[in-house]
Amino acid sequence: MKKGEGRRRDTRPARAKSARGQRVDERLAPYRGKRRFERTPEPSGDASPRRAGARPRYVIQKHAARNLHYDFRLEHEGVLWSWSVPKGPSLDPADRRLAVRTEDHPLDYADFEGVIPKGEYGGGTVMVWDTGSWEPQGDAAGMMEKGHLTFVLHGRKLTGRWHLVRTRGAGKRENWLLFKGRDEAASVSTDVLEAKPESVASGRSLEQIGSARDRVWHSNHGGGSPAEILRQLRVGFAFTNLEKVLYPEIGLTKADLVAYYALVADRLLPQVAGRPLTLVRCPEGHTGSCFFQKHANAGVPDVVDRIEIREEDGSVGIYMAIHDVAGLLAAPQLGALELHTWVSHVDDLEHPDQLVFDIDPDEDLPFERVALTAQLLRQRLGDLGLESFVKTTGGKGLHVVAPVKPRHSWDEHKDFAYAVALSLEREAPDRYTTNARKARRKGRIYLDYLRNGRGATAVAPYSTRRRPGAPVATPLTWSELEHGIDPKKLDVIAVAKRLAKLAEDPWAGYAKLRQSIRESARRKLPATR
Ligand SMILES: [Mn+2]
Repeated sequence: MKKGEGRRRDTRPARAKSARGQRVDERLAPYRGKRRFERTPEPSGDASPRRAGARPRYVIQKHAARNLHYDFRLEHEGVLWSWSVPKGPSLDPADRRLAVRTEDHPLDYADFEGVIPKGEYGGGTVMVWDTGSWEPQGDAAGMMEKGHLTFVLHGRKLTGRWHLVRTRGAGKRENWLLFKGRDEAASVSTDVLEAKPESVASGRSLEQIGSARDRVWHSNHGGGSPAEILRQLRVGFAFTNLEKVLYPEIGLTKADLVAYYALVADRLLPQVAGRPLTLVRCPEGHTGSCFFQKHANAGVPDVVDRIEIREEDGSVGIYMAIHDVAGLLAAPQLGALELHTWVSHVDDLEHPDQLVFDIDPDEDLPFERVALTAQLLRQRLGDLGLESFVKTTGGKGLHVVAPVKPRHSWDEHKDFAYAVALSLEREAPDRYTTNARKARRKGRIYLDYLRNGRGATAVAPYSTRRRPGAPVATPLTWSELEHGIDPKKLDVIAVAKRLAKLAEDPWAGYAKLRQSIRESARRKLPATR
């Protein structure tokens, strides 16, 4: 792609705008002109929210570009006035810090924390170093015109009265001086930059913000930003809104999520391909509203297969399934943060080929209890002639999964799963329950076997969850579980890193396993009716 080809300014569709909206667009033209939004995760400003009534925003972003500097921004009439402060702010009123005026930024830039790819404008790591609101001491536009802004900051790190004064002198750059007013918030002894170096948005250091991305995207690709990886993929549909932040607490964008799924596709697809698929879509990210989607509609790209399935009421529903990487990547394009699948395959829909047990603990139970339950269940299944596998769920639970030959009806399949769970409950009714209503009773673990019914789904291996930090439902080896693992730490970054490092697939052998639910096994279990 040639330089500048993707500039939003030229390619956005025309749309009705208010006079103010038009002014904002004009003021953002230099910002947009400098950036290529198909390559940088920075916001384009198209989606900048109106913030009627709210106090105007203040933000300082620490920016490790060619040189480390601090970008000082004040919200005014729909944009962020911006200055680049090479030495950063000082609490000492005698320190007058050079502040070079830069182009106005869109309002949603205030929440941007992440990595601008090398070679792009401002390439480097950006941290939200401080944020809050500001209060101009007078008419903001008038003071700006005169070249002397006096204001009070209500930030997490910076407070009290501050000044920005334009200096005389010609040249292309507009030079200002930023300095602290004399009040209780002033200090001659504290270096606030050294005392509080971390992000107010995520608590992370610059290195952590930078290396998080590096760890994901360079772990088994020879380099390249998410956008670069995406351009190499031929998927048969267009990716849109790649800069959309879906997990704001870690700055994870849609581009990042697409890249994550591209990275895990080899491991995920054998488990997911050909199974009816339900998506949990969160177009505004996990903090916004989400919905389940099991039927295909016009908005779902053609790379997603359409499967006709008889519904319980006798009608026919058009379900979704995927068979390749393109289909998989349609999911994050649709803002899907979770993939759930049936325990049967489209080749033989009415005969389930997978037993799934969801070990769902009471909130207060330690994870060790969950891990022990999974091991007990593995043993029980082993006694019944079934080898099984384990994965985290992205929450507090675990899934134990056993492949079976697709021989039995849905009723027989679910009944077997129930009988297995019931055998554990009978032995230790104070610890286990197979009853969803009793599940939350203190100290118990709910053995949820209902995923084994027709139309039910379980979260797919390597699927992300719609929870803070982008946790992943992660396949483990039994020995990893025995040696103690913290499922909370298995997020998109850790899992991408893990795959690059693992010598063997934790679920190696799954595909080759030929085992079925035998009549003799069923007879060893309690009666269910
Ligand atoms: Mn900067």
